[in-house]
Amino acid sequence: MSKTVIEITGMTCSHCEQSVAKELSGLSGVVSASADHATGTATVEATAVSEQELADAVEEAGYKAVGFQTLDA
Ligand SMILES: [Cu+2]
Repeated sequence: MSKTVIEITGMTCSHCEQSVAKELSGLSGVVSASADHATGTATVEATAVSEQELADAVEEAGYKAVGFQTLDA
């Protein structure tokens, strides 16, 4: 299991957080996902997911992933 913090631009309220978290949660391999517009980040716990898949999901929600930090858990 790994934890990834995604830097995201464009989130301005809790609705944005929900949209991003919902798209990320829908990816196979993702166990949990949450987003925080105040810090402009989303945190994903996953068994196996690529940065490209995460970036695509963020874009699908209408925002842009600009950075990734992976923390092994
Ligand atoms: Cu919003």
